Amino acid sequence: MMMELKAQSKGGIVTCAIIGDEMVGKTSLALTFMKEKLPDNHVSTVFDNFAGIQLVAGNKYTVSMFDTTSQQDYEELRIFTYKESEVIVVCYSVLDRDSYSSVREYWFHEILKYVRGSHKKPVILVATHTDQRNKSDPNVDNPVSTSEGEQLAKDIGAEKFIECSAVTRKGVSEIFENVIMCAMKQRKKKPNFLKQIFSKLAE
Ligand SMILES: Nc1nc2c(ncn2[C@@H]2O[C@H](COP(=O)(O)OP(=O)(O)OP(=O)(O)O)[C@@H](O)[C@H]2O)c(=O)[nH]1
Ligand SMILES: [Mg+2]
Repeated sequence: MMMELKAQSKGGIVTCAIIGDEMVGKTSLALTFMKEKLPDNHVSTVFDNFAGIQLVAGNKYTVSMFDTTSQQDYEELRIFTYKESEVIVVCYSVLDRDSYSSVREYWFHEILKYVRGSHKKPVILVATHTDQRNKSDPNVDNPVSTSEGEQLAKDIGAEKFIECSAVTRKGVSEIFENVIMCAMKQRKKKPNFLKQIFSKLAE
């Protein structure tokens, strides 16, 4: 018991940004991770900050999540969240092909513009609404397949591709375990002193 407590006292805070098109399930992902109930009605987010707990290798981490809006008018707000985040979680819904295309055509470019370059940060690609993919619902026409998701992850250089559902909770812990592992890996790769000065000057 003592050993377990001691092991869990390590860890710390890891920060991530959750981005993607409107209605893909960004807020639901954060709420499910926090074991909160999903709201009955959809409320569009402008900006929120949540925190959830995740164990990795016996260490307890707090994951701080920036939940943002996809609206173009709020790019400034997203620039702030990109800067404050160690890992970027980019989401699309398997039910919404436009949200899948947006990752390549919009989000990837925004990430390249504000996140990559001198401060390369790990990206995790997440597919949401997978509980609805195999339903014979006439409204769900041609959902995005797993292999299409894997291909997109490769194309944008994502560290990891994970399919999830905020309803069944499938994949949700795995996403945040990977957020932590990517952040830890990135911290180990810290640039040397001169590089740090140059990147600060470039900000
Ligand atoms: N079946 C199912 N419904 C989901 C899932 N994730 C989200 N939803 C539903 O999809 C709708 C949109 O979810 P939100 O989490 O509000 O989406 P969002 O990306 O935060 O939306 P914005 O804040 O407007 O950008 C809500 O009605 C959710 O209940 C999922 O994995 N499965
Ligand atoms: Mg939201």
